[in-house]
Amino acid sequence: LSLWSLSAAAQSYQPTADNLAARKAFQDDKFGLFIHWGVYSQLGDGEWVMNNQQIPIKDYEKLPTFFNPTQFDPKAWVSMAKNAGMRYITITSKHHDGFAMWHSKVSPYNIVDATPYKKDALKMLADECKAQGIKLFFYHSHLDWHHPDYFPRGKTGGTWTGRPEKGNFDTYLRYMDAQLTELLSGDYGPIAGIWFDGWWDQARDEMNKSTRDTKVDWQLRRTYDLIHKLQPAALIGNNHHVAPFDGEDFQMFERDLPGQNTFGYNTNEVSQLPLETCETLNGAWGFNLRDNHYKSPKELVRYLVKAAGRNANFLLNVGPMPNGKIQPEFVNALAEVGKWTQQFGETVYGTRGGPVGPRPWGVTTANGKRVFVHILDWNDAQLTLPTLPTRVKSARIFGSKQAVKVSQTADGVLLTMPTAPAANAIDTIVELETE
Ligand code: FHN
Repeated sequence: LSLWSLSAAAQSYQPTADNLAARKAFQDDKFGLFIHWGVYSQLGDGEWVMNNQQIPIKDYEKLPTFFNPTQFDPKAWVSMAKNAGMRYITITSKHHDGFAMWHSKVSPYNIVDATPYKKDALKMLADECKAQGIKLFFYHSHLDWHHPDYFPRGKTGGTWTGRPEKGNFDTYLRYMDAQLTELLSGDYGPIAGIWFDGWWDQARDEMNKSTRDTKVDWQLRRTYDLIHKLQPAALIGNNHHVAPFDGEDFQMFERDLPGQNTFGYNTNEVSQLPLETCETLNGAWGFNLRDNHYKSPKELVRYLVKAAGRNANFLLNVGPMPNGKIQPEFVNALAEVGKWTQQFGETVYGTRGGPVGPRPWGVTTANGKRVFVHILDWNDAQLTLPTLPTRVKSARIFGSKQAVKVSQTADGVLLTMPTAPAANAIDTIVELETE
């Protein structure tokens, strides 16, 4: 145990006032765009292609030499996100393949020095986010299939990579901190946060979500303290699939609503930190040529609503194509989602999970005295809610003048709508004004 870890262990992380304000703003924002983009996009087989196809480093290193996304238009990406109603973007700065999508000075394995494109895509995106007033997070992988000192190899990235049999893990950690320092140095503006992933690669028992024992000492607090020192308001989240560690500012869930561990990935422990869940638009994170299992705009909106009802943000992923464009299926789906957020966004943005927890028929959200009853699966004009903490003064169908009759008894609150929710409705929202 180093002196550093002794002192850090003694002192738990105290977020600054700016950080707490950023957490609140993050919860208010509710909806973000996740972007998985890298040299792997060229193979159209997802971001795990290096591992899945066991491509050795020396061969994989050819990918950057012809990565030339001449049609990358940050303005189009940011406008697409904003029009969908998204209020932040989280993009891969470095995925598990170790390739830096910005101009890193500590390794030539980056988009400026190793590709014919020669431009710093993250800087271009950061500038555009600033111009259009939307926040930017960086997804950063702990796991690295390229760095010689990323050792022990972990559950992925075996001998096929061609990496040496031994390494100095501390050298790797210092390299990671140096790259994070670059990203938080100010060149990319104030960063909304860092979204870590890949910790689980070194977990001794990845399937047991209560086991927090790893084969390496990640020194998370050292890295977290560095980030918070450089940009105190930057939020740290880590997709380690276990309950949050000290120093983290939000908790995320992959492909699951908080507490619903249907995928078997996540812990069931839901913390008091702000929450976020991420999902794909088709089934893939990085561009996948053959994945055409697109979720419908209705499913996407409902996921946003269900997340909001569980007090969580929704981070929805697209994997742009190697030429820098986002495929039309994604663009069109997001435009449709935007029509809903434009009209009904008020019932999710700025809200928190409402007084009635998730039910088979739907969820509730609340903003001050306004409670939004999101009826998703129900085909009757009458719906009974459990007794609420405060009396309902009035009720109406959100966005209309149609009144909803309310009768409050000791057993609960009976809502009678003018008509039963239509079978194809995305979300029938009853707005309650409470005392
Ligand atoms: O391995 C990654 C995967 O490629 C992707 O980035 C997702 C996004 O949540 N997270 C990891 C798996 O847990």
